[in-house]
Amino acid sequence: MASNKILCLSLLLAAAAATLAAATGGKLSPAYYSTTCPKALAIVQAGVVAAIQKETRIGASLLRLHFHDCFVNAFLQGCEASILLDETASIATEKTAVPNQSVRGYDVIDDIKAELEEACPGVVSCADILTLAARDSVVYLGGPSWEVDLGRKDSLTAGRAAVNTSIPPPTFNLTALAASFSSQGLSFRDLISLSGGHTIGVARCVSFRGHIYNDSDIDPSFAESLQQICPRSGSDGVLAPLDLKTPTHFDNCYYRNLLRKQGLLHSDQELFSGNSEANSIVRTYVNQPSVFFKDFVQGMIKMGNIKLLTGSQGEVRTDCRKVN
Ligand code: HEM
Ligand SMILES: *[C@@H]1O[C@H](CO)[C@@H](O)[C@H](O)[C@H]1NC(C)=O
Ligand SMILES: *[C@@H]1O[C@H](CO)[C@@H](O)[C@H](O)[C@H]1NC(C)=O
Ligand SMILES: *[C@@H]1O[C@H](CO)[C@@H](O)[C@H](O)[C@H]1NC(C)=O
Ligand SMILES: CC(=O)N[C@H]1CO[C@H](CO)[C@@H](O)[C@@H]1O
Repeated sequence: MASNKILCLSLLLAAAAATLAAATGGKLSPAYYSTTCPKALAIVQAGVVAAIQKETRIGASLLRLHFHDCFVNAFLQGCEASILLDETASIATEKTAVPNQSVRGYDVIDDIKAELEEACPGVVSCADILTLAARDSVVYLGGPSWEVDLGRKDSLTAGRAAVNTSIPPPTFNLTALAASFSSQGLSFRDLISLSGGHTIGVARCVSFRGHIYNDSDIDPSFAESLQQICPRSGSDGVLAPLDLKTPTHFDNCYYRNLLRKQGLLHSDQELFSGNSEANSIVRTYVNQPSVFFKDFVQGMIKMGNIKLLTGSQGEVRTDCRKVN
C-alpha cells in the first residue's frame, strides 16, 4: 500500500512536470527529460562511451554528424535530425549528397535510440541524441564539458539539395568560410573555435589533395609525407589525421599545427594565413587552451540551437531513420 502511494505520488509529479513542459512550449532546458526519461542522458553517454571504446574514431564522427545536421537547412530547419532520414518516395535523403559521403555514426545513433525507446518510448528526440552524443564524444576524448539544452524535435522532411549549398567544402577560403558561418548566425570567432573540432578525426585524400599539391601555405616536408600516401590521382579514400599529433585527443594541437603550416585541409590553413584577426585568435588558442575550450563550448551551444523545431513542431521519431 505504502509503495503504491509513493508510486502514485511520483506519477502525479511526473504529470505535473509534463504539463509544465507543455506550458513552456518551445523552451529548451537541460532538465527537459528529467521526469519523462530520467535516464536519458546516462543512456546516451553510455552508448557513446561504448562506441568509442570499440572504435576511437567514432567520437569524431559523432561530432561531425551533429555539425552537418545543424548546417543543412533543408526547408529552413537546422538541428532536427534530417540527416538521419533514409531515402523513401517522399524523402530525398541527405546521406547520399556529395559532401556527405564520409559522414558516419548512424549505427551508433540507432543503438542509442533503441535503448531509449525501451526505457521511455517516444520521448527522446533524435536531434537531442545527436546533440548529446557530440558533447559526450568531446568530453570522453579529453575536451571540455557543458550543459546541453534539450527539447529539440525531429523533422518530417530532409533536403538533399540543401547539403551542397550549406556544408562548406574544404576548398573554401577564409572569406567564404566566414560567410558560410555567418549565414548560420555564427561569428568569425565561432568559425575559428568550432574548426577546432578538427583536433580529432580523419579526412580522405580526396579532401586534402588540392592542399598538398597546389597550395604554398604548407610545410613542404609535411606536404611531401602526405603525397606519399595520397597520389595525384587514385587512392581517394586513403585517410590522414586532421591533427597529425594527437588525432584521438581533444586538445589545442590543431592550432599549434596551423602555426607550423601543418593544417591538413586547405580550409584549416586558411585560419592562419595572413588575416590578422584570425591569426590573433589562433595564437590565443595556442597560448591559452582554456580560452579555446571556453569559445568552443560557446560555439557548440550556438550551433546546437540553429533553427530548431520545438514545442508542437515536428515530432519525436521512434526510429531515427524514418518519419513516424
Ligand atoms: C569550417 C568549415 C569546415 C570544413 C570546410 C570542414 C571540412 C571537413 C572535411 C573535408 C572533413 C573530412 C571529410 C572526409 O574526407 O572524409 C571533415 C572531417 C571532420 N570534421 Fe569538419 N569541416 C568544417 C567544420 C567542422 C566543424 C564546425 C566541426 C565540429 C565542431 C567539424 C568536425 C569534423 C570532424 C570531427 C571530422 C572528422 C570526422 C571523422 O573522422 O569521421 N568540422 N571536415
Ligand atoms: C551536389 O554537387 C555535386 C558536385 O558538385 C553534384 O554532382 C551533385 O549532383 C549535387 N547534388 C545535388 C543534390 O544537387
Ligand atoms: C575567396 O573565394 C571567393 C569565392 O571563390 C572569391 O571570390 C574571393 O576573391 C576569394 N577571396 C580571397 C581573399 O582570396
Ligand atoms: C591543382 O591545380 C591544377 C592546375 O591549376 C588543377 O588542374 C587541379 O585540378 C588542382 N588539383 C586539385 C586537387 O585541386
Ligand atoms: C553513410 C552514407 O549513407 N553514406 C553515403 C554517402 O553517399 C554515397 C554516395 O554518394 C553513398 O554510397 C554512401 O552510402
